[in-house]
Amino acid sequence: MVVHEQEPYNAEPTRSALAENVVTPVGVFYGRNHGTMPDMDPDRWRLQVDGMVDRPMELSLADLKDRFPHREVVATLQCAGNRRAGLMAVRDIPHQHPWGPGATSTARWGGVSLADVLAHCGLSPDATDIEFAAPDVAAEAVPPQPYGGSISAAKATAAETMLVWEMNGEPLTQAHGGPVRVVVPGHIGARSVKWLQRITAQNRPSDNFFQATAYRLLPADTDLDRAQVGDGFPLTSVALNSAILRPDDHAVVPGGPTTVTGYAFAGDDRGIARVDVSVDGGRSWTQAELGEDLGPWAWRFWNATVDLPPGEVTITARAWDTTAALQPEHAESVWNPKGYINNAWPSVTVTARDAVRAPLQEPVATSGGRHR
Ligand SMILES: Nc1nc2c(c(=O)[nH]1)N[C@H]1C(S)=C(S)[C@@H](COP(=O)(O)O)O[C@H]1N2
Ligand SMILES: [Mo]
Repeated sequence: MVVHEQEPYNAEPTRSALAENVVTPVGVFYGRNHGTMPDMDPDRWRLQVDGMVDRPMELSLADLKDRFPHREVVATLQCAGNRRAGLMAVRDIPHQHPWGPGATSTARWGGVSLADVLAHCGLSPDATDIEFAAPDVAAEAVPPQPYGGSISAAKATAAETMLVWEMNGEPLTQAHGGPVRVVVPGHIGARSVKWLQRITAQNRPSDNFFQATAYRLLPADTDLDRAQVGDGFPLTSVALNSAILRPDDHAVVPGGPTTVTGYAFAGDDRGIARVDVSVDGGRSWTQAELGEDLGPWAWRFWNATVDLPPGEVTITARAWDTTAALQPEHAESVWNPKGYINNAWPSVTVTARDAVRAPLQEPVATSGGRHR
């Protein structure tokens, strides 16, 4: 893992670690925390459901397990700060982690449908937003406050949105929000609130700092010192994005035919339609093959075999979603003061050894000697 901060813990897998499995092992899954992880005893954990519901309730983990059908979803979480380093290369972004392409991972989540819980509590048809609250206090928030946020009532009652206590078939670890977290497939990771304590149905979005002030897209010329609550627009659906995972950036690789692999993802009602790879600065493109389809809420791995010329080569990718939207070409055009949603064409630069001459540099085996 590449650890950006030890406390609160913020870490992402390396490109090669992320590339190994299309469903990310728990130990490789990125971690994004704004405060100290709370230690909650699953037996004493209670979920409060209140606000615009006919029957406000307090539910234990046993209640969730006993009263609602068990469900699973394979879903990709993607932090809004994923690939921020590419924006920092354009212009500095102070006080933010320089995430590479690893602030996203995919897991099989198990628990119950949030819709079932809300229906059980008698959700009012007048509720427009569902707020989630957790106990971890974020010092970076103004003023410092526990983590929270909200999603629309429509998304909260959609089949894919879940309260989960299992990740890849194992009990959800503390690091990923255990005992129980929200998983909002297709929305930015920030909405998948960990260590969930309270759900409130209401008729306006959450006024929590992470909904009202952070995780909003601000115009490039915004002066952050003068930014107001509610400036910009809230980030919700994951934008079309992709990254190259193999070969790694700055790798020295054999020249000639080379398989390039990566991921592509688009949130909510969009899927990945096509991915292209170029090794000549975009003059020509090779269409990638899309990997296994794990359902509408998961990324697609992709691979393309390209011919690497000797020397320093920049490999670029670009993805289309099912609405025919194409990723923006340049990071310059998507730069924003908080460094969210860098979905510009990804690239890695590698050094390709000369495919023809390389074998001549190997030691020549003498007769009777051992081959290396
Ligand atoms: N309570 C709480 N929930 C949280 C956060 C947090 O700091 N506190 N971080 C959010 C953000 S910004 C992301 S991207 C995801 C990361 O989930 P992970 O650490 O399991 O990868 O959790 C979200 N849920
Ligand atoms: Mo995030």
